[in-house]
Amino acid sequence: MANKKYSGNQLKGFYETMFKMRRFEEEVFEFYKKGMMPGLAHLYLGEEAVATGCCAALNDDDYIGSSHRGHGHLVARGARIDKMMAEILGKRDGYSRGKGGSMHIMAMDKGILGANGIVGGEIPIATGAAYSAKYRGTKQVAVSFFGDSATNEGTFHESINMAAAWNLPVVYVIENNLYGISVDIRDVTNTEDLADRAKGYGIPGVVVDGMDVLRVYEAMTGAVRRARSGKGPTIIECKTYRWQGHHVGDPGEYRSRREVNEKELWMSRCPVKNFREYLVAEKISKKEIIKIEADVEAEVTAAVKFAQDSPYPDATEAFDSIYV
Ligand SMILES: Cc1ncc(C[n+]2csc(CCOP(=O)(O)OP(=O)(O)O)c2C)c(N)n1
Ligand SMILES: [Mg+2]
Repeated sequence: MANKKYSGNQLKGFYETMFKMRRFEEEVFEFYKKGMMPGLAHLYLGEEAVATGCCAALNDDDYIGSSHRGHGHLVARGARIDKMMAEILGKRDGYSRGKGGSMHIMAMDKGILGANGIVGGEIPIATGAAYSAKYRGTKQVAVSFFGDSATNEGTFHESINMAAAWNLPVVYVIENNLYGISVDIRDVTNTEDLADRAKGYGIPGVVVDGMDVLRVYEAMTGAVRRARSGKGPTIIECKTYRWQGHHVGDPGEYRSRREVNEKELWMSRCPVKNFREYLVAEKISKKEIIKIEADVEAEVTAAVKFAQDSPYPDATEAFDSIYV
């Protein structure tokens, strides 16, 4: 092994997770195109290195606050993709018995406190989980994943100010994919790096290449160590790229000239393809890589079948397990 920092199993694990996210989202897109999926979904295609690198730095009992673009966060935490797929199709065997769908997908057994349809809604939720962990003295850490646009929401500023003042064990991960629906973040924010906002709260702000899983993992490892040892929150801004439109039904025709010109560069930086090449350079055999891919394909195929075969919830269940 040329890379002394990582074992072969660690590197293969990163690749497996990113490849699974990629294949999962491609199947979700297919469901949408075939008219099998109720509603819409915001795909994580192109952003795989962010959740993969971040979640690899966590313990099993840590918490995650997730956004509307949440599928990747669940996959990175090792959630069951068959139950995720069933949930997205509104089926009874889904994580929330088909009542949450893509935008409220959750896996409490993996510390996922839920995806959120309210932009920035997960930031106070994860902050609250961090407060709870500190209060109970459990040494758990909470992570909040949100987009660039959410940094212009009041919840971002209010939550981070409180977490900084109270040294809460939380890491705020900005998935800066350049866009909030059709709005280029650079047209509505006057700083090049969103992580610079950390200065206003007296906490560290780190900018990281969100297309490189190892750089994300390294930044996250430091922030998690800091949070767990009682030193308080960190903001990590991952520079990444949204491959598709805002959601599966959005052709993204509004993309600005500037961004279309950048597109080729971003696409050439595919986190999955480039990490595959890195594995080969690191002397992981092609045979091993192909085996990882084949195993993921089998898992995805089984998940698709599980979701398709699962029944829709009965109408009599409509008011079960909900708050009224
Ligand atoms: C409070 C609130 N305002 C507006 C919306 C509509 N909305 C849904 S997604 C979105 C953009 C989010 O962009 P960003 O935070 O960058 O996340 P991304 O979709 O790029 O991952 C907006 C404005 C909403 N759901 N909630
Ligand atoms: Mg965005």
